[in-house]
Amino acid sequence: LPLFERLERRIVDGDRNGLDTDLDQAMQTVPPLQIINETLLAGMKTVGELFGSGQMQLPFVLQSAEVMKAAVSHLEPHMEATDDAGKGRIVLATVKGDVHDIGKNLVDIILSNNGYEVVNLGIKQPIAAIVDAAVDKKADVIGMSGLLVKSTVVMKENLAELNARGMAEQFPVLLGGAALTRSYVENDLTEVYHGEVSYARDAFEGLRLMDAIMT
Ligand code: B1M
Repeated sequence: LPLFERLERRIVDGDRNGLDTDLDQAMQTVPPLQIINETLLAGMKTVGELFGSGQMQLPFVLQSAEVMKAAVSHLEPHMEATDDAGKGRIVLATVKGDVHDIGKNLVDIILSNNGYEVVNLGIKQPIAAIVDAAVDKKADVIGMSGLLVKSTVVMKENLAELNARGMAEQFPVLLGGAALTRSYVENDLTEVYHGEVSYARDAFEGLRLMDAIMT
């Protein structure tokens, strides 16, 4: 297979052999972020479709996710980073009950490389832990990621909890993840939250929204 098709295939097949060599070769012509966006994420999309239609079993999905993570780690040191730092601080977490973290970690990378300090709490984070970290680290923004449909409900509960704690005005919230839709966030969740809540379709929109919130 040609290089980029082969790379996409490696994600679908969960095949790490020769991954780094292929990535190094790809970086000679295409910047690392573009490799992620156009090639590797296309592979993850196929994995999601195969799993969703019952053609791929969970252990293989996990294997693909691991190859995806390895690829992103290999590319990350080669990404362009801006010199400006201290643009703001975000506490970032995957919500309670949800283990998906590839997207959240991409958001971390994009924001960190563009002048933000990211406090990445990891996966399955209850709102109490998110709030504690946000207060403790004096975060400017709270970011929540979730890929399961049930995570959209958890996010709604989390916003209600921030209201109840009187923290909504202090913390603008950025939300993302495959199960969310713009209309759910912009219609349902803005109704719930007493502060600012925004939806990011991808990590780049997350960056644009952070820039907008911080100015
Ligand atoms: Co899961 N899984 N999974 N899974 N998995 C989905 C989400 C699913 C849609 C697959 C499917 O059925 N087609 C489905 C959810 C269905 C639903 O809820 N209705 C699903 C399921 C069912 C499950 C399990 C329940 C399966 C089971 O156990 N029977 C289980 C859940 C466990 C749990 O969470 N409690 C499970 C487990 C797993 C693995 C562990 C095997 C693995 C995750 C590994 C990991 O993350 N470390 C996995 C994977 C890999 C997927 C799919 C195939 C790929 C997800 C991914 O990494 N995409 C996924 C299919 C899909 O999403 N369509 C699926 C690439 C990633 C870059 O995209 O995270 O969307 P994404 O991030 C994007 C944007 O959304 C945005 O930026 C990123 C791109 O720039 N973004 C943000 C994300 N967060 C943001 C936050 C922001 C801003 C932007 O600001 C704060």
